[in-house]
Amino acid sequence: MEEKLLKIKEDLKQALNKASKEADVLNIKSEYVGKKSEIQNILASLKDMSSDDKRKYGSLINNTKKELEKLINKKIEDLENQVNITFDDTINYDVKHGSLHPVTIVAKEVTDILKRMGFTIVNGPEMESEYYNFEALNIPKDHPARDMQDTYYLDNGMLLRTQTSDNQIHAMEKYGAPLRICAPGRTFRNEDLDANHENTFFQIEGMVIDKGVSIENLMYVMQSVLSEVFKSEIKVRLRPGFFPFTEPSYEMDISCVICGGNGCPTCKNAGWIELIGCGMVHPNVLRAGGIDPEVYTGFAFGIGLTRLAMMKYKINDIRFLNSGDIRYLENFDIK
Ligand code: FA5
Repeated sequence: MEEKLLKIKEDLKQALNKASKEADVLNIKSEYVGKKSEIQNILASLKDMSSDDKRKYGSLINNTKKELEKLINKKIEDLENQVNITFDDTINYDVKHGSLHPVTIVAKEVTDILKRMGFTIVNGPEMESEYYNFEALNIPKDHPARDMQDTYYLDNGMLLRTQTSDNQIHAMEKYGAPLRICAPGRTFRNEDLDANHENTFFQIEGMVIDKGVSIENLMYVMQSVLSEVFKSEIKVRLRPGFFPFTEPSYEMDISCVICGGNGCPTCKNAGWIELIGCGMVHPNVLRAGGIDPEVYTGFAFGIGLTRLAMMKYKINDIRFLNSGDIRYLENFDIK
C-alpha cells in the first residue's frame, strides 16, 4: 500500500512538471483526485478492509490525498503568479522616435561656434547664493536693478538664479585671467508670462578677459554667432542698455521673424525681440573675481537661448517650448 501511494504521488509530480497552463492542471486534478481517481478508489476500499488495516492505512491514505491536493493547488498558484509576456513582432505599428528639443539644438549650435573660437564650456548651479547672482555682479542689496530680475527665494537662504551671469564670478575665481568661457544653463524669474516671457528659460553666458579686449571683439563674436545660427540674412539692432555689471552696456534685438518686423502679438507690436544683453565687464566685477582691472579688460554677453530657438524655428509663443506637448514639439523633428 505504501508503495502504491508513493507511486501515485510521484506520477502526479511528474504530470504537474509538464503542465504549463492552468487548464492542463485542472485535467490532472480530476485524474488524480477526482471522483474516478485511483486515490478515491483506494479511499472507497477502506470500508472493506479489516479493522487492523483500517487503522494502519486510514490516516496514510487520507494524508496522501491531502498532499496530492496541496501539490495541485501550489502549481495553480505558481502559474497564476507567472507573468507571461509574449511579443508579437508581426503587428504593424507606427514607429515614433524622439528628437532633440529646439532649445537643445540652438544651445549646441552656439556652444559649437564658441568652442571653435576657443571658449571653454562651464556649468554653474541653478540654485545660487545672492552673492553670486547679485552682489558680486555689482548689484548690492536694495539696488533697484534687483527689481528687474525678481526670482524665487528658497527657505535655505538661496535663490533660483535669474541669469547665467553668476558663471562670470565662478569662472574668474576658478580660472583667473586670461579667461574665455561660455556657460549655457537654465534661469528663472518671477515674471508675468506672455508670448516672449517665461519664468523658466535658457541663456548662454559668455565672458572673455584678457589684455586689450575691446567692444569690437564683442561685436565680432556676436555677429559670428548670429550669422552662423540663422544661416540667412537677419536684421539685428544694437542699442544702449543698462546692466550694473557692464559698462558700457548694450542690448541686441532681432527683427521679429514671426511678422517680419511689422508688429505682432509675439513681439508685442514692437517689430523687435530682445535677444542679447552684453557689454564691457565693470571694474568692480573684475575685482570681485580677483582680477586687476588696471591690467585686464573683458567683455561679457548673455544670449536668451529660448528666444533664439523661437526666432530660429519661427515659434510664435515661448510657452510652447516648456509645454512638453509632443504634438507641437513633433513639428520640430530636427536632428
Ligand atoms: C541678463 O540676464 C544679463 N545677465 C545679460 C548680460 C550678460 C548682460 C553679460 C551683460 C553681460 P536680460 O535680463 O536682458 O540680461 O536677459 C538676457 C536675455 O535673456 C534677453 O535678451 C532675453 O533674450 C532673455 N530673457 C530675459 N528674460 C526672459 C524671459 N522672462 N523669458 C525668456 N527669455 C528671457
